[in-house]
Amino acid sequence: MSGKVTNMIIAIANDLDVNIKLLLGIIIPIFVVIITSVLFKSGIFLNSGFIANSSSSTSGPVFIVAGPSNSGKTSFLTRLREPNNTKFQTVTTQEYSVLRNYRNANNLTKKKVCNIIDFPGHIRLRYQLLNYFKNTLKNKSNIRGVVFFMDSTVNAEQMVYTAECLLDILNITEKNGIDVLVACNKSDLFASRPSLKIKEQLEKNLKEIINRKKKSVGEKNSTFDNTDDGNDNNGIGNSLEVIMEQLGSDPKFDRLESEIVFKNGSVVNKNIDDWLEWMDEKL
Ligand SMILES: Nc1nc2c(ncn2[C@@H]2O[C@H](COP(=O)(O)OP(=O)(O)OP(=O)(O)O)[C@@H](O)[C@H]2O)c(=O)[nH]1
Ligand SMILES: [Mg+2]
Repeated sequence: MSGKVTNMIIAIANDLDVNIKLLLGIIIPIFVVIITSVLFKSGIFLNSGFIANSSSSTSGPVFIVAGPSNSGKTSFLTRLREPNNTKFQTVTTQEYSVLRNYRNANNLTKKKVCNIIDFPGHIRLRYQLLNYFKNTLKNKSNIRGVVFFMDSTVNAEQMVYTAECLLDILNITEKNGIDVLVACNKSDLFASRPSLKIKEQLEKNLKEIINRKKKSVGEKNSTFDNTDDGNDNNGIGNSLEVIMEQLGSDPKFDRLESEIVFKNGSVVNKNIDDWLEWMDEKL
């Protein structure tokens, strides 16, 4: 008798087990689909740098904010987000972040909005920018310009590093017809140099860099080298030959087909109008 009861209980339990498995098999996929679509709509993947392909996620015009670490990129976005903010981030950015639907309040004629993406400047994190370019330039790009941030007070050694970073960016922008603004930040500081002098100095540095790179045949020549596979897909390969050729043996920015302009400014002093004006022109 007790054996029969036990068998009955086991049979019911098995039945229940099958039904629960069936139910879970239906519910779990539906749940996953709902959660994923909610996360995509909220842009959480993009904001966290989870997805580098923002051509679909970031609809509308895009400006890239790039350049060496500590130049003031994140401070610039903070200034745009909160115009009256007086404290600026001093932590190295780890993942890129997007300022969505930004509208320049000073621009009364154009009412267009844009998305501004702040990429980390640290060399080990620079692959994020490369991946972004790779993914967005595959399709019709909505990148309206690159704002290359640099610290206008840097010493000679840091200036060489800045020139190397700029060369890597120009290697991509020039092939893809993207204009560049070099935002010479921190003009509030005593040691700040005028943009014209910076431009001349960078050209001198580029001359040395290009000569050095030409000599080291076979070496990987881009600071983007930690992820790139060397293929020049979408004009984003490691080869700097074309850009070096275009700049010439005595490099001059004015030889480039895409626009490259230099403008001083200061995020701290709210002296950013020239940069915003340039961005407005590109919208
Ligand atoms: N004096 C002065 N300091 C500034 C200015 N803009 C930014 N800074 C300071 O520069 C430092 C670096 O600023 P961030 O905005 O974090 O630099 P970043 O370019 O985002 O650096 P990464 O995230 O490492 O790429 C901070 O201490 C800022 O307060 C400026 O216009 N003038
Ligand atoms: Mg930053």
